[in-house]
Amino acid sequence: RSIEKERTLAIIKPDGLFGNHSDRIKQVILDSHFNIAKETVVQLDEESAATFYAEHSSKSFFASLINYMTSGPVLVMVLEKENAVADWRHLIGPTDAREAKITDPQSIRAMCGLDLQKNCVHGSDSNKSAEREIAFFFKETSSDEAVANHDEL
Ligand code: DGI
Repeated sequence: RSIEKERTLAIIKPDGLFGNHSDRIKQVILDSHFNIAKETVVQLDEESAATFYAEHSSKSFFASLINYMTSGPVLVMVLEKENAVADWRHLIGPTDAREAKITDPQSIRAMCGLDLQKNCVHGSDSNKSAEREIAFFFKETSSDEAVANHDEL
């Protein structure tokens, strides 16, 4: 990968997969000139979901969030382009999908999300988070071949 490309982690959450929104979301991703470098479909268990969202462990909504994120499979992708972290956050829109429908109707969360919890997609909030989250789902090896995961549903 060329050095000026930045990477971010995108997740299509259970409501996104259940609602059959993946193809539309992937089209937006490709139309926005991201390269989908890696992808995999996983069913998170409680422990892995809690580790992924560890920064929210003290929040009142934590149990509900973990319950939701383990309610079905998720599609995890590494997206690459210049300014990938900020551009993907911009594309997905505000955390609350109800707010997104009013303030950012073109956003992915407005298009596919339902509310503050069922907001359809995840995006890393910084380069540091992106690297942690990518390492969480994809083992980095010297050969990208070895980690290419394409468990399409
Ligand atoms: O980075 P975001 O996903 O936009 O938002 P975040 O990091 O603040 O929160 C992570 C996820 O936790 C978010 O996508 C949905 C959920 N969440 C955040 N705030 C609330 C919440 N869920 C509930 N039920 N209530 C909240 O206040």
